[in-house]
Amino acid sequence: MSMSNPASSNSSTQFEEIENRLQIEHLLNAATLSTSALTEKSDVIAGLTQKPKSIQARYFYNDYGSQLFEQICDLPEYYLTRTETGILQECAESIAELTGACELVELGSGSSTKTRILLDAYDQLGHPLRYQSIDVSAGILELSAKALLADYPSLQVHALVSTYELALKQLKPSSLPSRILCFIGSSLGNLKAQECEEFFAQITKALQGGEYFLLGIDLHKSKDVLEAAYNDSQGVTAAFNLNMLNHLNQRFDGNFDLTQFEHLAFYNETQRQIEMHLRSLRPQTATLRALDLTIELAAGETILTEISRKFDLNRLQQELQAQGLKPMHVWTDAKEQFGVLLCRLN
Ligand code: AVI
Repeated sequence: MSMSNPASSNSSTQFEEIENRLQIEHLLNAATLSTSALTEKSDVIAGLTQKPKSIQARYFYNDYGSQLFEQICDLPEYYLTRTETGILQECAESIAELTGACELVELGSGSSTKTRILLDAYDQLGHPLRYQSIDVSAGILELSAKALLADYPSLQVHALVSTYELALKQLKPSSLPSRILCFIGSSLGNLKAQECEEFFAQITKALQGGEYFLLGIDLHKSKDVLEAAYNDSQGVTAAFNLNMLNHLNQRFDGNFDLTQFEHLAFYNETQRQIEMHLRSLRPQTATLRALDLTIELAAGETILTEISRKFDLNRLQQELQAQGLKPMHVWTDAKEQFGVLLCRLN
């Protein structure tokens, strides 16, 4: 006689039910991964052999770096995450009303925490819920998709393990009447002006006429507020910046000595961007054996690790408009520190 445990059969039905509403697709297959590994290597070599030296910001994000970034988002000085969350809480209902029923697509979805504010708004208006999350980290995508599916019983999730570029190239027409493509969290600021223009062009190509683009951006403001946000008193941002060298050591069999560098972040008012650097405390040599690369650094020499651009709302709206993305609505907080823009493709 077989005995079934009601509790476990209950949880396995729940598991099956969640799996039925989840589709995970990997665009980063062996071929794309090996091409991107080759580009990665040549990018690191190019960055560390040019003057001034630089390392791509993506090397912030190994497991420890991602944990540090989560901590940054909660820091008292780092107003960005809190402020954007507050704005989304205020405007989510209007966004859902303006767009009507639509599929929500998110670039760089990560843990999808802020996305819940939008999903709640669509849910409350009784709109069907379809969410396409896009991130390079398969682990985070799967984990957050399952957490969302457990909390939203009518949600369908299509999780795409991919870079933005690949995902935008293969975006299929939405099964719902419309679509909203979200790029929140001020990640646009980490792109150079030229990259930003190319990115908007990719968005325009990926969307159908009448579909929406939602953008969260950090705004130009006083140097003091900005510099405090990237030089926090607990030293979390410094650890985040220095961890990039650890990441390179792990990836490329390197011997950067973290104690011989310091974190440097300042606001370049002319370029309207925060610049993060690692400054060498003495003359030193480091090697990345897997790249067959020796790096010589003078005392005081800096390596650029990130730019974080701070936008002017009027100018950005003109740039979006020039690409065919018509700004429909802009929301800011009371201090006008951060902006959320809803655009529609002509
Ligand atoms: C991911 N990005 C929007 C952050 C920013 O503010 O530019 C990364 C960051 N760098 C230091 N602190 C946070």
